[in-house]
Amino acid sequence: MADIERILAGDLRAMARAATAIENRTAPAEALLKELFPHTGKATIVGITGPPGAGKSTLVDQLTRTLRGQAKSIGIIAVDPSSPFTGGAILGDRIRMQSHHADAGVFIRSMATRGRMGGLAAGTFEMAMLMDAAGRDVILVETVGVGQDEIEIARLADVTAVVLVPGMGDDIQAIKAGLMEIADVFVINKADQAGADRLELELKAMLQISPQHGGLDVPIVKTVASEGQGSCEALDAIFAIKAAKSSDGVGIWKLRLREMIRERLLERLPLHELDEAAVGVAARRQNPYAVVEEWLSRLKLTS
Ligand SMILES: Nc1nc2c(ncn2[C@@H]2O[C@H](COP(=O)(O)OP(=O)(O)OP(=O)(O)O)[C@@H](O)[C@H]2O)c(=O)[nH]1
Ligand SMILES: [Mg+2]
Repeated sequence: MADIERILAGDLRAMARAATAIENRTAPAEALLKELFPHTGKATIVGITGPPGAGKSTLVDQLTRTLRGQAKSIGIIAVDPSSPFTGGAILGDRIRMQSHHADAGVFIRSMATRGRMGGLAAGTFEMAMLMDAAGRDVILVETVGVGQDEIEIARLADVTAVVLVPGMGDDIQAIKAGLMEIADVFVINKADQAGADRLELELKAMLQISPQHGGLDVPIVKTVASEGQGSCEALDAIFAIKAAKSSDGVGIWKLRLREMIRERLLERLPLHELDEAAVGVAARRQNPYAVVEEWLSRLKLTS
């Protein structure tokens, strides 16, 4: 059986091989994704994002437990931003997720930045497409909401849950605006700690004046992930949003098509030459507009 058929049949080894190819961005991965594409579009992709240590992995673990109880198959993508904020955190995630390691219904991969340019969101989306084609019902993507990459990843999800914790106090003002905008649902985790009610009130007040949310009802769910409390409510909210959005995916594909073309173009440019040009431009020896025109003409893309 060819790899593609094995993947479509949900074969774990074939999925693992393909996942590695996607991580390493090899040419065969692209050919594979092209063949898998017609079989995608069935899974629900859920982004779980929020500040470091908010309990995202614990929540993902609990959501997985609940969904497995409903006989749903799960894909988990832990995005490792390799940032100074979270160094080493991924190891803890892997250890925690081992509670599912014997369960063939839970397929877990991590995506590392590895310093690549702008490709983290794309790679994460491709990983989700692989899991989707392999028949996973729900794909949970955990990212730390600290950078642009993470926000882009959230945009590729069907539903994004932003996990916050009490005790942030006045810091709520400091929560990255970008993070607030991408929330389809807020999860107040660690609701066993003081301040959960206050955080809820603050969130509600903020949503009322937020231009993005325009006073819309963004559900707020309280959880104690470490005790498994609230995961059913969180899932109910997530699936209700998914149903209400009945997202046709056009928004996602507008982004993805632009990204794919940008990536292909950049791949065709020897980047060291571009870096050299940057030196020339910074010293005002070269003109950036002329540089771009020259590159486009080399790619035979000028009008
Ligand atoms: N009290 C309390 N602690 C919790 C709760 N949920 C998670 N924790 C604890 O919070 C700590 C961080 O949890 P993680 O799930 O690793 O948090 P995370 O958001 O994935 O962390 P990073 O991936 O490093 O950003 C762990 O020690 C958890 O046991 C909760 O509901 N209440
Ligand atoms: Mg984590």
